[in-house]
Formats: sequence, C-alpha cells, structure tokens
Amino acid sequence: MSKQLILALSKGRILEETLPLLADAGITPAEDLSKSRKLLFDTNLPDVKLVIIRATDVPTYVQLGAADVGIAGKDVLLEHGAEGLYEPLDLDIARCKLMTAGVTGQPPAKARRRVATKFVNVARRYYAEQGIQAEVIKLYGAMELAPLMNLADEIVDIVDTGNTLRANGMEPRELIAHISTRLVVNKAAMTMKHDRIKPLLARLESAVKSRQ
Ligand code: PRT
Ligand code: MG
Repeated sequence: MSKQLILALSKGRILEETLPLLADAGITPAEDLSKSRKLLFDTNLPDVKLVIIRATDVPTYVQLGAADVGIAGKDVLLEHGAEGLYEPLDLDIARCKLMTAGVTGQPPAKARRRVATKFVNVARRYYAEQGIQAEVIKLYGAMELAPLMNLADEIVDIVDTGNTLRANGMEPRELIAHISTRLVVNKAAMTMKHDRIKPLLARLESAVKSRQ
C-alpha cells in the first residue's frame, strides 16, 4: 500500500467549513478549489491528495479504500452504514438535526404512514423501532413538497432553523438524531498508514478543540 494519503471531502455546504479546519491541521489545497472543475487536488504536502465528491459518495470511497480518510455528515454515515469505517473524530461543524416532520396542525396518520425521504434506511429503522408501520418512499430532494402534494403523510429530513419546513406549511415532529460532520478512516488504512493518520487526527482534534 502506498504511503500517499487520500482525503475524500464532501462538496457542498460542509466543504466551506472543512477547509479552515484542514488548514489548521497543516493541509491546504495547491489551487483554489472554487476556481477549478477538477475533482482530484494536490496539496501543500507532497503525499496528501484531496478528492472532492458528493457527500453521499464519501463513505463508499473510504470503505472501499479508494480514499484513506473521509469527511461526511453523520446523516450520510447513518444512512450508508459503518462497515469498514472508523469514526474517530466529531469535527463539530454543519450541526443540524434529522427529524420527522408533517403538515402543521395535522395529526400523524394512524394507519400505515407514508414517509418521503432520501434517508430510507434511517427512516425504516426509526419507524420500526417506534413500532409504527411505515411505507418509506425514496426521494432525491425537495422532501418538503411530498406532503403538500399528498405523496406522503410525513417526511424525514434535515432540520436546522426550521425555516424550510415553516415556509412549506410544515412543522418538525420527532428528533431522530443530532447531526454533525465526522471524520472517518478506512479500517485497513488506520493500521497500514497509522504513522501518517495519527498525527493528522491529533492536529484536526486540536483544531476542533480550539474552536469550542
Ligand atoms: O447536494 P447533494 O445531494 O450532493 O447533497 P446534500 O444536498 O445533502 O449536500 P449539502 O451540501 O446540502 O449538505 C451536506 C451536509 O450538510 C448534510 O449531509 C448535513 O450533514 C449537513 N447540513 C447541515 C445540512 C444542513 N445543515 C441543512 N440545513 N444539510 C442540509 N440542510 C438543508 C435541509 O435538507 C433542508 O432543505 O437545509 C434545509 C433545512 O434548513 P432550515 O434551516 O431551513 O431548517
Ligand atoms: Mg444539496
């Protein structure tokens, strides 16, 4: 196994908060990410490279060893599953909540509940644990639309301020999980590249602590 370290970063909203933490840990991209269409970047360190990919693809890259280390939301990790991954560090960024939500003032459906979400595994697990019969409907975005269009009775989605729900006549209901961004490490890489990963973890951990 090469001693090169590949870090998989989630593009989108997590990226903006990830880069300053990485900079504090001594890693900066060799070029301006926002001015490039590239997906694979060199850094100031000759043996560290960054891949910038869809948040939902980060666990797959790390699990299969295409990347050694990844940065992804706990929501994505819960949905994907943790097989082959260590999750040694909470980066304490992009905090939000995974919640159920429904139309404001409308009581939850009594019989089999129709639930629209992109988090189908999380939703199936949650409703089963609650002993609620649910038909989980996979959507890829705009979950808030589903109850308005009578596609579903409830949604499972990320809530931060609640403004998106309110703007669509919906209200948050049950908390499923508190979410923040986590660092994940490929289990084999943690052993084989321990001498490289351990100091990176230590520097990121102190970068996180210095912000709290
Ligand atoms: O775009 P793509 O499909 O690739 O992925 P994505 O849309 O999930 O990526 P992105 O960049 O939007 O979010 C990545 C990660 O940010 C998520 O996996 C979470 O871990 C984290 N995060 C933190 C959030 C939010 N806060 C958040 N508010 N992700 C999404 N939202 C959205 C939410 O989906 C809803 O539409 O914001 C809306 C709710 O916000 P409020 O403030 O109106 O409640
Ligand atoms: Mg998005």
